[in-house]
Amino acid sequence: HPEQQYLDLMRHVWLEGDERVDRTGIGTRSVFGATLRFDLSDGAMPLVTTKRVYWKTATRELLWFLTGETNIRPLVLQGVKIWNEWPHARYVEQTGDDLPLDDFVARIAGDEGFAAQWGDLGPVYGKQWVDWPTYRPVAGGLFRKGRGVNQIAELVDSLRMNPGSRRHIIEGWNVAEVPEMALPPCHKTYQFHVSSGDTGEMAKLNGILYQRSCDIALGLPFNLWSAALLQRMLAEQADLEPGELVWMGGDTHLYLNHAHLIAEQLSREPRGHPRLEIVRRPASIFDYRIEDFAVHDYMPHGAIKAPVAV
Ligand code: DHF
Ligand code: TMP
Repeated sequence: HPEQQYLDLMRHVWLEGDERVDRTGIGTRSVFGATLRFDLSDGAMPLVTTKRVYWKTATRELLWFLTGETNIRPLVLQGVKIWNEWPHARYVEQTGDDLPLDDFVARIAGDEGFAAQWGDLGPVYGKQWVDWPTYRPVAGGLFRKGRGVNQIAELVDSLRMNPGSRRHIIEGWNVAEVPEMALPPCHKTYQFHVSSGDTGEMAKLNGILYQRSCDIALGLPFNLWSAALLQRMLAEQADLEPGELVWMGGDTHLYLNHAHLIAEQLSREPRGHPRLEIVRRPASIFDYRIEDFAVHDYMPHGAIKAPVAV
């Protein structure tokens, strides 16, 4: 079962990983450099079944990236909580006001001005993906803001017009802007590749995700789903068949306070083969909506709660 790779990685890092103190102070066991491969043909998705993964939440996050948005308010208004801790931490740190997380989130939802001031994560994924800033020299050694680069739109064009290219890349790591981000991008580089396909067969879209830092228990199930989803959307928009997804991790770790999740999950067996159906083909990569996605044959084991390291 393809999910065995995920479970093997979890077991390997937990048993053999190097124990170290990390930025969050929780502590991790970590290996540097890991690879997973998934075949996305016939609708197959790397959706983890040994615990329930909220794929709609991950999908809403991906659609939010594609809007170029970096403020958590649109996520909060959809009930998506996964980014709340970071603006909250910044708020508490900068104001000294110990507002509980739930009250902070309620204010983000209810107060547009407050959200504008405190809900932004800085120039994270959404901004870099669709509006990477450019600067043009003007007279006197000064620079003016140019038109932002929409990497996603350019990628769809390049997949269609120049499939053989070795430059199908989406980059999140804007070196100059990393200091302004609440969290520097983890899933930082995507590369795509069009294989010619046998005669009579449609060409295939393959993808690599390079993730510099990976929380195996909480982040990775979301990251695998989202990478595969993005690849499916791109394939559909470029008239290609989904091929293989290769995931590569840099610092690939388990937090020490996830021991209960790890023990439980490693005692379970993968169940079935979930598939994604895209029920509508929108005119552009930017027009997908949550209703366009249907998952079949997903009968996961129960959810396993675990705290996220902030
Ligand atoms: N920090 C850390 N330490 N790990 C992360 O995975 C992480 N991910 C971020 C931002 N910062 C991070 C963005 N993505 C959850 C999943 C993905 C995610 C953030 C959080 C999470 O808590 N998942 C839980 C609850 C899901 C839900 O509330 O819908 C899970 O059980 O999957
Ligand atoms: P870092 O910036 O110190 O590496 O911390 C980021 C943490 O968040 C790290 O545990 C990896 C995790 N993470 C993921 O695994 N996937 C994600 O998509 C995001 C945003 C974070």
